Amino acid sequence: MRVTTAGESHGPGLVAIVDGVPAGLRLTAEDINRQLERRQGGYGRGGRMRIEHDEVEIRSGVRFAETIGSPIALLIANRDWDNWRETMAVGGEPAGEPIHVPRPGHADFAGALKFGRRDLRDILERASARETAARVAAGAVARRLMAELGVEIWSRVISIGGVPAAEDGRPWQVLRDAADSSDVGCADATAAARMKAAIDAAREAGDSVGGVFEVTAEGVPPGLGSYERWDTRLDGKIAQAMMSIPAIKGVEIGLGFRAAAARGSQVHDAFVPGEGPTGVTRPTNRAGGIEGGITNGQPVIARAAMKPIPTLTRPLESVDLASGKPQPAHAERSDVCAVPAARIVGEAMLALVLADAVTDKFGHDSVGEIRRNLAAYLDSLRPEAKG
Ligand code: EPS
Repeated sequence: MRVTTAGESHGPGLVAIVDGVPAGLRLTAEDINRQLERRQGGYGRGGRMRIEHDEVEIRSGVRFAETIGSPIALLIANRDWDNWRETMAVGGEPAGEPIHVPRPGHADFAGALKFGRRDLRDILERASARETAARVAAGAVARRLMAELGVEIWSRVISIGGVPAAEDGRPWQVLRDAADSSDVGCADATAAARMKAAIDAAREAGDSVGGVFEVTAEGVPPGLGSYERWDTRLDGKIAQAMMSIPAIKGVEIGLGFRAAAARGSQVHDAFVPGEGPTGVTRPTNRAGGIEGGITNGQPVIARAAMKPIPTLTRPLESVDLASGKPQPAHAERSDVCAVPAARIVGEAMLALVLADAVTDKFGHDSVGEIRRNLAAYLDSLRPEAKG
């Protein structure tokens, strides 16, 4: 399954083309809109989110609420477009003030060097995290396929602005529901209140904050991914997918960096005889569901660290690239914290990676074929089937 997106933050809209989606998948615009709405929520977003109310238009690949095996084209209009028609016009003469002062931490400077553009708007329009709306739309398609196979993907915020959520042993469904009803996406209500205070304090100081979110896929079949070639390892693919979300600077699978300081006996997950198709279970899941680049039948767990947003209302020092003179960085309307939104993008990216791996192993053509192949594979794992 492959996804291409197109569109600028203040252009007429965003487009996603999802190809490799099997036929026979139930899919409606509501399935996608539900995820788009989740991404738009979150404490710490700026004024833009009061303008946008993202809704998808499915332009191809679906007939009578079922996929037919052809590429699926998704369109999300930018409601803010009316305010940008002249600045972002496809034809005519340049309008609006060009931007020449790059924001430290943003793509502005490196992008201008790479593409040879003088007006930094040419860079920031596509580098903007607005693009993640298209990914969430595409991810909602992958998520529908995973749900058909019994895989559920959920997430929670682990920290914001240095405020951590408490360790929490409650069942995952309880954590999921608590995170989904929190406006910072955090299952720990006490920590969530402190996170909001950290966001408020940053806003008042003209500053921004980052944080960490965790995404989990429950019910993942074993055998996805491979160690056969370096680029087939599933943990590597998940790391790339998470790292590609704007502002992500670190990714962990399972214990991640915490594993480096512990002994092997405290890190690896023992085997014990148990129920289920393989006849063994694991009392712990520190590996995050992946060993040797392959899913092992445990939940897949990834964490991502997001840096604070680079647009600051009290900006850092910068240089006007046209005049060479020092000048505070360009400041404009922005979010103070986008970690609660980023967790929803993380869910979409994990869904896309898993759907790609599932179709790789169990077939691309129809959901029925994938279901039959998956059932036969799981059946073949039983100890008595191997004899
Ligand atoms: C973003 C800046 C803000 C965010 C935007 C990402 O937009 P604007 O500059 O228009 O105020 O609101 O995020 C979205 C529009 C979105 O849908 O997530 C940026 O510079 O990355």
